[in-house]
Amino acid sequence: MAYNDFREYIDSLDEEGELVRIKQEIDWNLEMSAITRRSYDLKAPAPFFEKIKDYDASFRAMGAPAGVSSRPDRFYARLALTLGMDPGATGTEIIEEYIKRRNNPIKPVMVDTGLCKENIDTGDDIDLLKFPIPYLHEGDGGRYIGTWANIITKDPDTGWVNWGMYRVMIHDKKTMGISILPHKHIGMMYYQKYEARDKPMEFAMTMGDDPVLSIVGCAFLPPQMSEVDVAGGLREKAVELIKCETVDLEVPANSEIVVEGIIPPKERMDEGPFGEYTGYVAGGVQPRPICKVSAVTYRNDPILPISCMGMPIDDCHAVMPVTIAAELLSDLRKQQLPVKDVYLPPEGFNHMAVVSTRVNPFGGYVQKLAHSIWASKAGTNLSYVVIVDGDVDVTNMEEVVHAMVAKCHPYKNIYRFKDSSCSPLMPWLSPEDRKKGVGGAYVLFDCTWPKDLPPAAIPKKVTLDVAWPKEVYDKIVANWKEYGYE
Ligand SMILES: Cc1cc2nc3c(=O)[nH]c(=O)nc-3n(C[C@H](O)[C@H](O)[C@H](O)COP(=O)(O)O)c2cc1C
Ligand SMILES: [Mn+2]
Repeated sequence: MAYNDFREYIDSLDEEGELVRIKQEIDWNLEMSAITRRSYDLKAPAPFFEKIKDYDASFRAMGAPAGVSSRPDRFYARLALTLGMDPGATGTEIIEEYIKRRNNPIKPVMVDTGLCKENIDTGDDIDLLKFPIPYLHEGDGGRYIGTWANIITKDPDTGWVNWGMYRVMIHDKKTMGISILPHKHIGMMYYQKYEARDKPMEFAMTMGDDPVLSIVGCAFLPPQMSEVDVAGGLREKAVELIKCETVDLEVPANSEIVVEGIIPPKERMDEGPFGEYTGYVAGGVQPRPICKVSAVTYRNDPILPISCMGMPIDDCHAVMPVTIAAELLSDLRKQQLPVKDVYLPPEGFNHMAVVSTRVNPFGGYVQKLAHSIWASKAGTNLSYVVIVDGDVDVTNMEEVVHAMVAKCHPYKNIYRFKDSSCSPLMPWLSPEDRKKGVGGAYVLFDCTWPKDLPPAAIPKKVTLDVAWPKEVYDKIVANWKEYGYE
């Protein structure tokens, strides 16, 4: 089952009790974002804003499009519904389904008409503030239009088209600021190719689509792989694309809002500060690239999706750990490494992974596995890698913390690697390193029994299933209620 547009997804959230329709007038200035943020804090349904101050009721917005649910039996309901799965699907089930579908990509189809062309503004008609763009956090450098938006750009040499989610701020009614990090695909295209050749880079930004498109926009897919083909695979149906008005790019035909234009070389304006996904404001204000808008197309009664980033768990922490884990697991399996499971705890905001291994097949294997993780595109941000034996449930932090303390020698089994490139948003960076985009580091916690430890020397685990005879274990489990327990 695939959604034809954002509205079908919103209806399905409504049916599943994952949406609250807010009819009172809500201020775009800090109030819409505060409601969205409280919905993350309480793991409450997504807020749908039907009337926004200073705007006609036909301009709507929706917060927390991928937030998690307070019901433990359906924590990932929104992500599961995005993939047309049962809302009770677990993280592990979603990861396996993602891998299966992602490895069967489907090419998009071109169409001539689409709902995103119901309104077309060019020239003097362009006014980005026509949309109820939120001012999200007190102290932000401006109103942010792109918080759950895909930016589409093309590699000038290979024609590869990349879709990525990057934050976008309003400078004025025709100009936006964008945070382009050099190691992201958009950054490789812009800094290494377009800007190096003194050429403008065309872009299209889309907001409010089949939610699968937002998932691939923030997934860590390898370079030269088409996010829109993967989206086709994930929704098990080709994505319908339509030509842009003023740039040589294609966008989803039924997008709520599309912004087109160019990112000129060597022009910068101050962007930020911004309440970031690390849970802190660390990146500050910097001169960053700008987007000059040449057309805006949108549906009648458009709906703007909003993510209000900050302390986990918001949309970014609900989606990215799952897709990164899936990409990483798929990559490690292709290398035929005997990896069992991969999990990124959402609280680690995409920078910590726990990886379990079925076996420890050769000396130095754990270090080799860690380097394979960091060499993978999906492992770029994984500063903290915890490798555990296969008897540890990677999704259970009680078991993971126990394995770290019981099996990882604090001097011999922690390996540190310094001086890598780094996201300038990491809160622990020094101001100097943040400015240069360096100072990154990786750490491996080896929580496996050493390869050369004779089996007889491996301490015995004191759990019911291991340290008691099976007959006794089976007997007490079978009689549990008879003893008087619930
Ligand atoms: C809500 C949200 C906002 C994001 N903003 C940025 C950003 O401003 N800059 C950035 O480099 N990555 C940002 N990311 C992470 C990228 O989307 C992610 O790294 C993705 O893999 C980038 O696509 P690429 O691999 O095609 O470059 C954001 C992710 C989310 C979910
Ligand atoms: Mn990409």
